[in-house]
Amino acid sequence: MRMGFRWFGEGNDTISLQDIKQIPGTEGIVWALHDIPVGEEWPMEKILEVKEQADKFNLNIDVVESVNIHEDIKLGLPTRDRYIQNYNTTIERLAAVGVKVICYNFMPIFDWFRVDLYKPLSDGSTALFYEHAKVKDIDPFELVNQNANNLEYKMPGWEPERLKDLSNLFEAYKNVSEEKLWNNLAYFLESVIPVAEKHDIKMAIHPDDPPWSIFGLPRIITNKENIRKHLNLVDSPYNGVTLCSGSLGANPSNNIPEMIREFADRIPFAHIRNIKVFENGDFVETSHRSCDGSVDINEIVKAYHEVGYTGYVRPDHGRHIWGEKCRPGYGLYDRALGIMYLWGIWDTLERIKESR
Ligand code: DNO
Repeated sequence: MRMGFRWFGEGNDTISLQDIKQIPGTEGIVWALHDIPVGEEWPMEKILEVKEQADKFNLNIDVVESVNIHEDIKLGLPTRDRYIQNYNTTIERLAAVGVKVICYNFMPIFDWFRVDLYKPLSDGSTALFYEHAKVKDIDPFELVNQNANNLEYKMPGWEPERLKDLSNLFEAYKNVSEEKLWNNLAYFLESVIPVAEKHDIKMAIHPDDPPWSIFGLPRIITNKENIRKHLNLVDSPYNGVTLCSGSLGANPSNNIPEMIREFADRIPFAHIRNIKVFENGDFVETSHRSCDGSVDINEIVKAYHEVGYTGYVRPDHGRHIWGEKCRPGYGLYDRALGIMYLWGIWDTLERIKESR
């Protein structure tokens, strides 16, 4: 596995490239141009700026997360073609600087969803928390105000400018069933996968987080059957998945090692993180250690090792520990600890393999 670390860019992250470079076994940044509005082409000068910054630390920029999808594409509006064209231009430009994987998601309106970004844990740290009952009752508008507008750092997927049109978006999605969303996804893939193929960039869809419908909005990348369906929409090695253990793991019936074995050659990128799922369906993000959560990280790394995984990996969210002030879920310390846990398992498996 090739380890990367998500970085939000110069002046937009509490963590420096120097910090990232010092995390053992970390080869690259997982990055994006967060200030380019969704749907617009990414300017080459800005792409090159990130490349230069990363080059100074000898970190690769192979994985982009995310080139987000304009809502008109997900809604299947006639205006989608212009945005798909822009998307293809961005793919071409990213390929020109050596990018290998683009992560994206196809979740209507909201990206990942939590109710509390600083839930206190018993060890005195805080972490992202999803409360089932509250999501049923809560007014999404209120939550957006609370979560997205009052933070020092914008959260990925929760950019206030993206969500300002919330009521119109909810209205527009009234006409979009799951089936329609699948059709809109297929339309998008049929256009971008040939471009990705030509430029040798793998497209990797991120599962829905949490993997079920919220606020009556359709969500489709939720389980093994649906991931299989996605991969078959355009059956190309360039149409892949970002297998995120934490997103899929929120539904205990998702067997992630099984998915790794089935989809091995269609997982160009993996997010590996742990969550603790409670009986009532609530979940909280925990350390990466298997015994701290409900997702068996050992078994997951074992499955990747078994299939001879050579794709990209990153730890995902971490808790906020040691008094760190950071973007929610994206501190340095807990994610760096996560990386060391992943390598600990991997290196041990390698030793065992060598000694056989
Ligand atoms: C959350 C992330 C997601 C992810 C997107 C991919 O922290 O895992 O925001 O980047 O869903 O497009």
